[in-house]
Amino acid sequence: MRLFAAVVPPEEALDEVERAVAPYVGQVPGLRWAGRPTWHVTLAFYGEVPERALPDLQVRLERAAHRHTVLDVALAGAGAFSSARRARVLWAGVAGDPMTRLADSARAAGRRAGAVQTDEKRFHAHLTLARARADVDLRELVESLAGFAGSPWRAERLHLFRSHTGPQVRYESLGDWALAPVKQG
Ligand code: 2AM
Repeated sequence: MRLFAAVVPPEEALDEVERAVAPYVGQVPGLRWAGRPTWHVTLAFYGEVPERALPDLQVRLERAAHRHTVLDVALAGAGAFSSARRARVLWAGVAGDPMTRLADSARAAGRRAGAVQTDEKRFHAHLTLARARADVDLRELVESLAGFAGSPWRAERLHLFRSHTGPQVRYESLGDWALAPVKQG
């Protein structure tokens, strides 16, 4: 099963993203827009994980969630992988770098549960908005979305999803765990 860990922004934050991208959806040839129900910020991509490793991964992610406090996040700006000029992925960004430690823990949980992760790229928090099968020049679009600045929100849960690929990508929740509350005083 194809698994990944993620943070899911609240509906209000997604509303803002939806409003920001609405003028461009369907306007760029070659770009397939990700449906709003699939929007998330990936923390760790585990690739194909044997089903027998799932319970261990769930326990480890629960523990990881409890070790981290809730995160203050805002979606902001836009960019593209591998570059705006030769883009395969268009994304909305995450202001600051609030998720790196949680992402490290999510990756470590996968490693310890026996997930063979091929994705060793440096973590760069993003919310994928659209994908392209071949490189497209998105400089103008990235420029247009650069000023996007979403309202702050709190990431309170760590999610594990199973990715069902196919003509219609679907993500099935396999658990979500509360991050620790902010310490008082
Ligand atoms: P993306 O948003 O940049 O496309 C499910 O596929 C999630 O895991 C997506 O958010 C995807 O990132 C992320 N992911 C990270 N590495 C991946 C990889 N090597 N193959 C597929 N998805 C990957």
